[in-house]
Amino acid sequence: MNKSDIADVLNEIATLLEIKGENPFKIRAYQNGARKLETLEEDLGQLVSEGKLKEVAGFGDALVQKITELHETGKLEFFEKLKASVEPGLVSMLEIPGLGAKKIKAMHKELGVDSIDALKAACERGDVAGLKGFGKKTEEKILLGIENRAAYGKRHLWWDAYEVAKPILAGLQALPQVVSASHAGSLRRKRETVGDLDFIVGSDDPKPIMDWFVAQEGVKEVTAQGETKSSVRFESGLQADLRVVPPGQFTFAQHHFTGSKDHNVSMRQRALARGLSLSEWGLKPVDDEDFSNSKVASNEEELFALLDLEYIPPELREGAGELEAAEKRKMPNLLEESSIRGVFHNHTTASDGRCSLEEMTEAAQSKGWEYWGTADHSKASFQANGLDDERVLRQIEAIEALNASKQFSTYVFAGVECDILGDGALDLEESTLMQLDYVVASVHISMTQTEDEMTKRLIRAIEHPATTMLGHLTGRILLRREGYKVDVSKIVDAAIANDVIIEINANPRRLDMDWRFWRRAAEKGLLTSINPDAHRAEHFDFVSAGVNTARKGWLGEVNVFNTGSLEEIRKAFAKKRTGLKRLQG
Ligand code: DGT
Ligand code: CA
Ligand code: CA
Ligand code: ZN
Repeated sequence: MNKSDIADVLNEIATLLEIKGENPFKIRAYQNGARKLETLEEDLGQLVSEGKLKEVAGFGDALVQKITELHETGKLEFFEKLKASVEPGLVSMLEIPGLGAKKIKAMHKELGVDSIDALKAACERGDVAGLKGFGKKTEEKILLGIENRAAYGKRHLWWDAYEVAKPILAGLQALPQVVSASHAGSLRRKRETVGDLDFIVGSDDPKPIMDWFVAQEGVKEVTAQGETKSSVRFESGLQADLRVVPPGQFTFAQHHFTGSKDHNVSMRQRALARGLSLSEWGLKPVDDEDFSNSKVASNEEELFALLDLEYIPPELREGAGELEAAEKRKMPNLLEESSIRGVFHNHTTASDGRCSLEEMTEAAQSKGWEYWGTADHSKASFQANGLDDERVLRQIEAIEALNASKQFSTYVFAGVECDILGDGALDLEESTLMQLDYVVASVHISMTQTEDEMTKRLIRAIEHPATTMLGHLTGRILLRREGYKVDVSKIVDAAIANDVIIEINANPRRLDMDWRFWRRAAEKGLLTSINPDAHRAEHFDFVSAGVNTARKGWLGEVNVFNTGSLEEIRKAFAKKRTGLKRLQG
């Protein structure tokens, strides 16, 4: 386990001890330990192996033993036993917004409440309101929290969250009291899903800003309203946090609350190594008492420069080596959506799409794209009205006719999304596939195979001479279905060896292959194509979600096939289809 995982465990221990009503000093020791660990400058592994944890970090014996055990084994017997000793009903109550260990303990002790169901009954009887320090308002809030627990607990697709966030950000920026405003957190880092929305504002006059924020249209509940921090909840269960800081602190707060936590930990360590302390308040000499003499940063470029770093775009702030790259001035030149010149893997009314070939072409043209490509399903996907060989050949003729008509300036490539059968064979005749400009090979059936079977199956499909691209690598549906297990590294190697592209499926529910694999894969030489998998013309907009994934995967224009010109694409396709007259014209 790394520092930040261990710190999480220590915090959890503190919470469990608090529920059990243990000694406050002991609880505080775990909380302090967690904080200290997060800001520890030295390499944890080295301190552990040299037995210097106590001496350098000042941890007590008990903490040293626990941190060592967690670091070395990833587990902690003490923690497991502690978890087992607390009634699970009490722990589950932590999920209810506004309920911390203290309140849970009090209700357990005074009312015998030991589960969410019992808590609900106690609230309905009015027992909770009668407890010291609770009151009617708290009781109502708890009841509401129980009701909406399922929706509140869940994460949200970035795509949906961003739709909610856009007008909030615009609204904040339009307020006269606002000097600067930014979104933050996972929303700004463009993670595929977000827990909540975070906003940071710089202003000397927070009150009217808070008032506007909690009174916005669509707000279902105000979960917190303070002088400088408020939280609201929308109908979907999505929560939004707003923090207002003095304008001089804005950049530091913006950076801090953009995160990630792991990124912040390495930034603080880098500051410490320069005798500086970095926080959401500013950047000051370690020995200064407060941040009143903080260094000045009027934007994040300047903040990074204060630590001798090149600017790190929010997408790359995941604690995955971005500081090393920024120190060496080797930040990648990330892909921009404007570099995309066309898209592949799209469905029409021929299979399960909603728009005709012409409608899709017209939409691609109005996007300003030079080309787009069809990829309707093949016959094994019968529920999606997949095409057999005969229908594929007829569709090719229709596309050739459309291109020849010059009705549109956007060129149409003929492709198919060909099912990969259980054994890795493709669903259509090789002679048919070779007449298409390109083939996206995807799995939609027999998804319960073992990792080994699935890996072999995908590699066989990759080795098929007609395969141009591999579709949605794992078949995952975010927040709904895990993907099937595959050995990604073996598949990446096979794709490179066979000149096969692995798509970034840009449907916001898929974003597959995941950004976490792309940096390494691209270094090895893998190409991607950002494929909207559009089932109607509006889905062409998904491209921007795919661009987010590419950027999070450190990809630039050179790594992305569909940044190529029409001529370059034709040549690349023809290389896989040598001998076809049609493509040489
Ligand atoms: P989410 O909301 O779960 O999708 O993820 P984030 O990254 O938006 O997390 P959130 O909303 O809890 O906090 C926003 C940022 O604030 C986070 O990325 C880093 C910073 N932050 C919050 N709590 C802590 C903390 O305990 N330690 C550190 N180092 N940073 C924190
Ligand atoms: Ca967040
Ligand atoms: Ca938050
Ligand atoms: Zn598919």
